[in-house]
Amino acid sequence: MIFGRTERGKAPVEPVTLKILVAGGFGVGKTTMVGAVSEIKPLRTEELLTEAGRPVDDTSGVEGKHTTTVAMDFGRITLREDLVLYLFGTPGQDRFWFLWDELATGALGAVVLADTRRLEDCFAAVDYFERRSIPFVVGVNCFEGAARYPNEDVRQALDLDPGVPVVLCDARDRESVKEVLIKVVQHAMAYAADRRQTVTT
Ligand SMILES: Nc1nc2c(ncn2[C@@H]2O[C@H](COP(=O)(O)OP(=O)(O)OP(=O)(O)O)[C@@H](O)[C@H]2O)c(=O)[nH]1
Ligand SMILES: [Mg+2]
Repeated sequence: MIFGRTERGKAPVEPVTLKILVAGGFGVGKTTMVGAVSEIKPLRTEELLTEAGRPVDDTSGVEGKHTTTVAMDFGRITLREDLVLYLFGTPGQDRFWFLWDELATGALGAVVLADTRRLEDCFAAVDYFERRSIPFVVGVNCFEGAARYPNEDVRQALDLDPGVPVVLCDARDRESVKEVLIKVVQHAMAYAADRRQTVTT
């Protein structure tokens, strides 16, 4: 049996595992994004949004939203036989900032999800990764009803460095999210190679 022979002859592949963060403002679609691609049942830490939180939890644009992440989302995706990503979605609300350093430890790169109706909500995430030199891409989550802007306009509004990729995506769509994740890995690899070169020259 040909299949059996080739399978037996093959050395088992030990995949490289990489940690990627999915960050961005409140209700921008982080939990949705991790859930859309994860091949394991994603771990979620959702709690109901309460009446008491109404003055601080601005759900404009995502009126159908009833829960919020209070610690993290966790998921896994095998991009290639030898490349597995562990995805960590951050909580979106400011009062959970203290968890970010824990989540960011050992991260290779990040996705900053943005909603063009509330672009300012992702300033803090952009700032966080810039300060810590963690490479990131900006994923513009295209909600229905939100105006589409050229990537260059988003780049300018967020004052991004020229090398930071901006990609349009749909956080609910597995293929779309996979593209964003591939972009993060490519960007992080290029970023690491650049830094190595700077150190050795
Ligand atoms: N139309 C549309 N709705 C989306 C999209 N992504 C997420 N949603 C909806 O938007 C709401 C917010 O999504 P979540 O994934 O919970 O957002 P989050 O960023 O994890 O929110 P927090 O953890 O509370 O910060 C949910 O009701 C989703 O169904 C999208 O691409 N298009
Ligand atoms: Mg969430």
